[in-house]
Amino acid sequence: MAKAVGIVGATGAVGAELIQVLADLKFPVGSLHLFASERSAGKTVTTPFGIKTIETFSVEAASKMDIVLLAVSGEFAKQYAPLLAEKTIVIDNSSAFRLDENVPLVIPEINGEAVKELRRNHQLVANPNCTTAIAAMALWPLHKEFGLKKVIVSSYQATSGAGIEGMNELLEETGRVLGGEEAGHKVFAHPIAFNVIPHIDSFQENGYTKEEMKVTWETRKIFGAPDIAISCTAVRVPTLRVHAEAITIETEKPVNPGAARIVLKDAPGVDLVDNPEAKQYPMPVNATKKHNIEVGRIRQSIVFGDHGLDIFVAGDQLLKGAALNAVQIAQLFI
Ligand code: 2RA
Repeated sequence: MAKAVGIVGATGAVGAELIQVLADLKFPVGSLHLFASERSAGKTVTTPFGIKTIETFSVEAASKMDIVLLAVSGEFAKQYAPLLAEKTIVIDNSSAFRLDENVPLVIPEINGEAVKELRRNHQLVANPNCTTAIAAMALWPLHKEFGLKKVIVSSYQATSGAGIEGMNELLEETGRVLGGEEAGHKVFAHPIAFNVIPHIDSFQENGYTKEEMKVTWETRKIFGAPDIAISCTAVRVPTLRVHAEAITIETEKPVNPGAARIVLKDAPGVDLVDNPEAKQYPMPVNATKKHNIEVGRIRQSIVFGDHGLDIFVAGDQLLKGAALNAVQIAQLFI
């Protein structure tokens, strides 16, 4: 049955991708309502579902939808998601409820059945952090087969993680530097053009950033595996889209690259791109706008021997790391 779908935060980078993904996945959209702040209200947007006028968000209007996709700040979600979730299905892309024990944190290929636990007056589902989602897609098939004991992630995160403003900052700074001017910076803590910045989100008491801790906390919750030791170093790099991640794992059972390739080749949502001789490995330029995440550079770990691997993944932060996963969650309800 066709659904009334609302997107709140429709003018942002994730909002725009949500509209496109609804069309790409042939989601049964009966009507599409785009909500944003008063500042954007009245503007028109051309979408695969026709020309739409941005509406000012209100709980009353959004509650009339069958499904509401939130692409808003954590603060906004904290205030409004619970109210909406009493009336309709809400899929929240922010971090506000990801660790709430009453809210399922879902990657459909991994724990889609978690949405069955929803109560009628609490229909809120959280969408994971992008860095978590992209790593989890490659790690889950390996966890099922070999059992993960330890995971060490180093990320190479695109400027799209900070939205359209982040991408624009990279382009503008690059232009300024090439023109012989100072890079300057507004969105990131330092210039991002011709630089890498090992600082995403706020620093925590343990010295890790919140972005890094999200990988630890969220992966454990999604996998239902609180004992896996997971650490991350999250780094912003001067790319536009796609988060890449170098990941080292230690496993319970013996593992080798051939066995891992067999498991990953058939994993849903994963493309094995692992042919170094032909110079084929996961890269942002190839994973951009692609639904599946790429995994490759699979090696026996020098550190963990026959119980460990090194791998490299790349996934579109705006898609599997945000909009695609959210729409796939919505599909679980139809
Ligand atoms: C980032 N993970 O890349 C964030 C976006 N959710 O900044």
